[in-house]
Amino acid sequence: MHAELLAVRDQVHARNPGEVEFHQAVDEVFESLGPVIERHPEYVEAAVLERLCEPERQIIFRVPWTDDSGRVQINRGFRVEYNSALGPYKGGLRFHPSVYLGIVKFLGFEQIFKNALTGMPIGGGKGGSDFDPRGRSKAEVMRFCQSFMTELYRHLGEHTDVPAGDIGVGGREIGYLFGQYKRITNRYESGVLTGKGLSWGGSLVRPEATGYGTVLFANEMAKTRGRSLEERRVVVSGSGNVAIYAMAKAQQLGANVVACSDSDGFVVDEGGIDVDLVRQIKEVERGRLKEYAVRRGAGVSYVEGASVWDVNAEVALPCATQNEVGEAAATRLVASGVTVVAEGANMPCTPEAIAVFQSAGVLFAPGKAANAGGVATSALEMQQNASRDSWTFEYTEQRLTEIMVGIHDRCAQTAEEYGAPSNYVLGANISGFVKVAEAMLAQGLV
Ligand code: NDP
Ligand code: 2IT
Repeated sequence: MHAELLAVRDQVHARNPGEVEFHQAVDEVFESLGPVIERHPEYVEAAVLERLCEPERQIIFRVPWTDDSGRVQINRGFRVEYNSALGPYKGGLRFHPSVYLGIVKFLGFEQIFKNALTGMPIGGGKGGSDFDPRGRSKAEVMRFCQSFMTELYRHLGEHTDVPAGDIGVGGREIGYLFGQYKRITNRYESGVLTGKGLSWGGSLVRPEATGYGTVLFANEMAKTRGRSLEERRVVVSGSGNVAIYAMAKAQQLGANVVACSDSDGFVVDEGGIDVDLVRQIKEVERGRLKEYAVRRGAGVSYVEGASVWDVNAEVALPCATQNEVGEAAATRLVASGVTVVAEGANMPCTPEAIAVFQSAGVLFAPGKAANAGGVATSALEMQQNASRDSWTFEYTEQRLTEIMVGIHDRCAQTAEEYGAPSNYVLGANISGFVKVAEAMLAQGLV
């Protein structure tokens, strides 16, 4: 790593002890930036790197609520308003027991560059809670969301900070959060949250956008080698929002999607995953993926407690969570013939896994580029809200496709310009960073 970057990196690690995922996200971006700060000494002079790593504002709050048996529960809520150089803070909320400040900061840091890559006017932020929705009733989830928003509302606004969903937060939770925001503020401020329901300000294609976008990005990468996803064997991790619509789009493009997973295990269905059934079990019934094998019957296997990356794949789409693909899984995937890997999740591949893919010549797309379709479509939802309009599915999907092709081309061109063709990690980091850095320079020392 460049000496200037190394010094800032060491300072960031020392000032944020124990936040290992945040350190990992910073290191991964800094590894790419050496040639940029050689070209732009003004970024160093204006302390752009130090400022980028220090969130503009970090909010940590108590979330008290009562469970169905009348017991008081206390969770911790977070919102990290990371960087507003390009627009209002924008990024999802994650409800998962593993959430702590280090996770929210890694996600918020990634979000800055991802949002810059979309070309839309949105800054970076992220939030969430260590609340575990698993096994909770609808009424409990509603009371939790209402309590969470009762504190957070004062920091939000359509021009200030605009949350959306992430792990454990989907349309249902956004509904409860929006209802409470409206009640407290007495404002129908549609643009304060995205991922809303269609009849009350939501956008068509937003539910599908992250998964669709990831697959469109993977397909663009394949095209650079004269290939596509047609008839390719695809393995997906996760069975949530991103995974479901990644599988659906891969099938639309003619791929054979053979496996997906949840946090308990994975299913292999050589005849092609029945995505509607996965959606029914996981999204509608809020059940476990194990049930998929029971309902599909003979020929479908369910393996509990093991990694879906044991399944052979030509195209791998990690769509579950951070650090789910390590060096051993990457080595196995390469041996099984993988040639395309696109991250639907945020930081699912460890640095060691990425190194394995890159040295084997695998086309590898980092999450901040490949999964940017979700937040980009959130920005399209904000546009529709601002103009009190709603667009058709076809038009919105066309916009999403243009945005993903644009991100792909920008990353590829930047990688080429910096002498590292097909290195999408370098291309994404540099092109996202330069856009934010230029805006920060122009806006002075704030
Ligand atoms: P969901 O909550 O809808 O689904 C998450 C899926 O991942 C579930 O299948 C879940 O399994 C699995 N999973 C979650 N945590 C773990 C874990 N610790 N170990 C193993 N499996 C796990 O979330 P999303 O689909 O929205 O998010 C998935 C990823 O995509 C995240 O990294 C998120 O940050 C990223 N992302 C999401 C976007 C969006 O628009 N929603 C946009 C861009 C990125 P189980 O059902 O067992 O919990
Ligand atoms: O990681 C992400 O980009 C998201 N969870 C979506 C954020 C958004 O504001 O739509």
